[in-house]
Amino acid sequence: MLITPGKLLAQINSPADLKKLDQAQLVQLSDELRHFIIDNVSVYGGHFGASLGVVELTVALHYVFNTPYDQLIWDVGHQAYGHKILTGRRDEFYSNRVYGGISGFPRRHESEYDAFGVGHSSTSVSAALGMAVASKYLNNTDKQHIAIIGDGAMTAGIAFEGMNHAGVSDSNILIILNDNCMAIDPNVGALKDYLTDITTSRTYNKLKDDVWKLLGKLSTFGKSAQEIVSKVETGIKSTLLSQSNIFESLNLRYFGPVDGHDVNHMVTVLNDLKNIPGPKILHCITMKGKGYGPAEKGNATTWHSPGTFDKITGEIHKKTYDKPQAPKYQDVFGHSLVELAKVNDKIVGITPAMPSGSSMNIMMNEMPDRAFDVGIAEQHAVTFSAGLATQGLIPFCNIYSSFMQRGYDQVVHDVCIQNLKVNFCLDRAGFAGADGATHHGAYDIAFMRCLPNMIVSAPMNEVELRNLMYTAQLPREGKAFSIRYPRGQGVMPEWRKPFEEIKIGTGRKLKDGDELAILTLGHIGNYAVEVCENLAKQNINVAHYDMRFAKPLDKALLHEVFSKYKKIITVEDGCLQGGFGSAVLEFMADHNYSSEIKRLGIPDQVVEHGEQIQLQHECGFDSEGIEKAVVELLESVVKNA
Ligand SMILES: Cc1ncc(C[n+]2csc(CCOP(=O)(O)OP(=O)(O)O)c2C)c(N)n1
Repeated sequence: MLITPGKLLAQINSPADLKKLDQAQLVQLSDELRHFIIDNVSVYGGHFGASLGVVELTVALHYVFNTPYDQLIWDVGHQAYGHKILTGRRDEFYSNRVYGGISGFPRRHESEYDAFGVGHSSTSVSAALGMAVASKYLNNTDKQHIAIIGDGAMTAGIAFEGMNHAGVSDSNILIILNDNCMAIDPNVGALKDYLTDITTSRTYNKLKDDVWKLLGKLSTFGKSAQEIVSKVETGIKSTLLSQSNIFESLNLRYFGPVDGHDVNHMVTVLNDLKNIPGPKILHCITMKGKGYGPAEKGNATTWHSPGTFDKITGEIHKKTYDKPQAPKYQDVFGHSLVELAKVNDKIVGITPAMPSGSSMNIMMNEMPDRAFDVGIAEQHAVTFSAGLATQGLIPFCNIYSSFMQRGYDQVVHDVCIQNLKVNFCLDRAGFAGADGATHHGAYDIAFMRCLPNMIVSAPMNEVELRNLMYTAQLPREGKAFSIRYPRGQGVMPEWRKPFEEIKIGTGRKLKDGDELAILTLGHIGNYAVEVCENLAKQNINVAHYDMRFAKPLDKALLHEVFSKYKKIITVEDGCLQGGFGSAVLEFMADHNYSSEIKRLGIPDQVVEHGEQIQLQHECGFDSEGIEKAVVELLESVVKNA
């Protein structure tokens, strides 16, 4: 169903059309854009609050800057819906995040207006700076480079690394700090307090007024604008000498704070800043969910990505599940951690800015002194956990599989080389679904498996997850422990069983077979159960082993498998290169077995967005794909016989 845009928005097929509007029409256009986003997301789902918060900023940016020549880099990119709609994707917007449709994040291959692909946070400053330095080198001195970064994303180390470099770069970069005091959950840390201080400080507000009074005149001053700016700056600097500004200290000219919802003021400000060379930062104050009552009044975390909802009443539609009673893996993690922590006082929990997404909030609520939200700071989360482990605590560091990529050196250098006992719970392992390529947890089995002192495991169901967590907190000689599980539901309504230890490096034989064995790792094993049941009805007996560990492998079980079966299929919701199937191949080679092996998993390519099941189907490891592989392999037995 196509949502009808408002009268002005209907005329905008590119920023060139936007520039034809009178500035006086921008308020109405912003209103129409906001309603178009509300209308679409309420019906089709997606991120919500963040895009509503930057509607005016988006309109002003495309009105003032010469995109796509000028480069807009949206940090994370979940707030770029307005940008997509104004840059030629209005009529496709209904397909946002849907299989085969447009991506929920800016992607370079999708549009020339998407200057840089995003999804993971805090990359915008570095990317914009790279572009700015390149433009300077190429003599494109008029080219503008604008990073739009949230206060949450600003907490990450890489954002500071970028600003630290920008401050000495003398290049044409504008950082727009979109400050709404929220990440997905409330933003945390000292920077947040600092930003609030700047926003509310009387000295700053007075200065801001003086600066803007002067800057407001800049447009009319033409060439002498830069002189005025330097006078204003000298004024600011002398007044601020006793009160340092973190951005000014990094050599970035700081402007603001300004009201990011006043589109006309934003146009004036951006026009003025366009004439000021060098690295600079504009601090905008916005509100997540702006302009939609239930989101403004309600819980901003809920409205970050609410799913579909009734736009009139604001009632969020309940998701329908295949197995209504089975819990989400993340909730099993959250509740089990608290159960374990009640008995073992050494257990602590760590999340980098995903308390709700990982369900670490359950522990944060029940045991606030033992669970830490460290901000969008995966590297810090890992090394912080390593520090906790050195003192004998038992950290459960919960990081989405794809975000773990950012903390990899810390896993190698701080955890594995020192053989520290950190437990990593990797949520969203395997296909993430609608968030797409940047969010798929495709690589963790491979990148964890190659590290010394690392145990790599994946539960097939909720009870297995609990038991792996239980095992991970028992005393052991060194080694980090990674437990990966997917987004969404498990399979067991009755999941709260008493904990049982799982011997590390042991799998389970679920079913014997005649000629062929399926070896699975993790939740994906439930598809193999279905396949085996289906085939049994046709008198085809296939064996199934849930291997549980990609490292250490259950060697005894593998010897059994290779001695008995000449046809083997491995299945994993992870990359084929270097993953679980590769581990089985290595075992075969190392022990001189010679079975025929077919590996199913994520191929060596970028897989886009869609429902998890659609993507698994595309890659041939849903039930249908597994069954097809079994039949083909069995047929090849007949052919060879
Ligand atoms: C490296 C990384 N870690 C975590 C996330 C998950 N995440 C997506 S949006 C977001 C909050 C971003 O907050 P902010 O930058 O303030 O933007 P806002 O949503 O408030 O507009 C987080 C933590 C991510 N995208 N990337």
